[in-house]
Amino acid sequence: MFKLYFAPTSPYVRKVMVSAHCLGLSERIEKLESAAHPVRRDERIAAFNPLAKVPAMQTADGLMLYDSRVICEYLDSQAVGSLFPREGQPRWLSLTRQALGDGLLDAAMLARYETVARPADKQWDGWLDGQLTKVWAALAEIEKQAPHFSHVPDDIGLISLGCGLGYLDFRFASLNWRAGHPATAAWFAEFDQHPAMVATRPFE
Ligand SMILES: N[C@@H](CCC(=O)N[C@@H](CS)C(=O)NCC(=O)O)C(=O)O
Repeated sequence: MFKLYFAPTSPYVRKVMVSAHCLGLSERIEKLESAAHPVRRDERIAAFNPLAKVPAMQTADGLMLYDSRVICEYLDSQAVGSLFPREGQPRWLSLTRQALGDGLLDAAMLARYETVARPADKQWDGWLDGQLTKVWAALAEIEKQAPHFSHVPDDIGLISLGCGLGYLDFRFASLNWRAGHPATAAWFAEFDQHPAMVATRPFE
C-alpha cells in the first residue's frame, strides 16, 4: 500500500489520483487525512514532507515522496505505464504541458490564498491581478494547443491541464474561463467525462 496525505479539494492531489486511476493503482492508495495551509502548518504532513504540502506519499518500502510531479512519475514507473513519455520531443512536450498546468494552478492557488488566507487589511489587489494575469496567459496558451490534444488522460501533461481547468471550475467559476477559449472548452467537455476525472472530482 501507498500512504498518501490527501485532500479532496487539492488539484495537485487530484493529479496523483487521476494518474493512479489510469494506471490501475488507486486501490493501493491509503488516504490519510490532512489540513494543508500556507500559514497553519500541519505537522502530520510535515512528517512526510518538510514543506508540509500535499500531496506527500510514503511508498511500501518507506520512501517519502513529494510533490505531485514526483509522485505521478513514481506511480507511472511502478505500473510500467506511459503517462511520462520516455524520450525525445514527446517527453519534453509532455513535461512542459505539466509545467503549464502546474503553473496555472500555482497562480490560482496564490490568488485564492490572497483572498482566503491573508487577513483582509493586508490584502493587495495588485497581487491578485498579477496572479490572475498568469492564469489568463496560461489559458491563452492552452487554447492554442487544445486542437491537438487527445481526449483521454493518457499523458501527464494533459492530466495536469485537466486538473488545472477542473480547479478553475471548482474555485474560480466566476472567471467564466470558457468564454474566449472555445477549443479548450470543447476539449475539456469530453476529457472531464473520463472515469478517472469523474472519480476524482473535488468536493468540500
Ligand atoms: N508543487 C506542489 C504544490 C503542492 C501544493 O501547493 N499543495 C497545496 C494544497 S492544494 C498545499 O499543500 N498548500 C499548503 C501550503 O502552501 O503550505 C505539487 O505539485 O505537489
